[in-house]
Amino acid sequence: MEAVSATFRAGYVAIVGEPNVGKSTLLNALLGQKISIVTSKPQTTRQRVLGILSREDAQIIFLDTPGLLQPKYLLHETMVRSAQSALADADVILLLTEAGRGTVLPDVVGQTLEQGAVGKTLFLVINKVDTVPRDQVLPVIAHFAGEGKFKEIIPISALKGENLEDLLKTVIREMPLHPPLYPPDIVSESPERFFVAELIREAIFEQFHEEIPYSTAVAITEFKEREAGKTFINADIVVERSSQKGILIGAKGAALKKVGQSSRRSIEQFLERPVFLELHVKVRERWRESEGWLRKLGYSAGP
Ligand SMILES: Nc1nc2c(ncn2[C@@H]2O[C@H](COP(=O)(O)OP(=O)(O)OP(=O)(O)O)[C@@H](O)[C@H]2O)c(=O)[nH]1
Ligand SMILES: [Mg+2]
Repeated sequence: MEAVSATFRAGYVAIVGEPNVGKSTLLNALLGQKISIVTSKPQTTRQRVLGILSREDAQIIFLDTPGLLQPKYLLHETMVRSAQSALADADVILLLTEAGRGTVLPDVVGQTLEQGAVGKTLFLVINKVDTVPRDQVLPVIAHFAGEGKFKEIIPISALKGENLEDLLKTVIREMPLHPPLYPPDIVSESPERFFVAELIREAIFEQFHEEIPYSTAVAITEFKEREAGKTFINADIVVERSSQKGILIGAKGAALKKVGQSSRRSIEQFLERPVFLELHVKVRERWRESEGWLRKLGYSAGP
């Protein structure tokens, strides 16, 4: 094996912030590959998503996290806890905010960092600078610089790819000198079925409104190669009430069919092979409040 240079750096970087500020978009942009789902609605990400960037000089393990919020039900609590656990594992924390938000940081963000960022390198990353005039960003940077809480303040556009190389260089400088933690050819460590469930959830988030996306979870019940080169996937879409089941299925099954069509396309793109996808809608009353259901659905409520 080739000796790793003494200047090689490797470490963990947590991406945290309010819902919808572009954390998952940033992860995907940094990796140059979509591994975390992105929608226009807040609270899309529910678990931490690990993404590995391997370069000549460094390996950075990014942790995308659920948006920080004031929990209203047990699922929310598991989301906040998984963001906290990413902070605990991180060498560097990127607190993401969006340019239009100005200098406002909600209490839950401040409190989470107060507990979780002690002894860590903390950067403020101001995303979506493409949405506001440049002269609106400068006073925001000046305000946060004046507070002195952040080691660096970096304006970016994750969507347009603006200033990302700069962000990476600044992050790598803060990484510990360490040999790679993962083989250089892997980008994530979750099994394919996790990403498949997420892509179905992404389609549901985009297609439905109001409480439906937030009341839905996806469980893969079967995932196997049945014919040569074709993967057969069976998934349960779990909702909280039978009225929601009706909406998801739609008149003559039209709504569910649309979910199937759009998620099959993105799953095939992700897996780079054809899939046969079957979806079923199941009612699990108040699953978002049930420790047992949360655990079965992959949202660990416990430590
Ligand atoms: N204009 C603009 N939109 C962006 C940018 N980054 C992200 N977005 C959009 O913001 C929305 C939310 O993006 P996500 O990446 O899902 O945000 P998130 O922080 O992961 O959200 P949660 O997982 O819900 O906490 C999507 O519609 C993105 O396309 C950006 O730099 N500029
Ligand atoms: Mg996200």
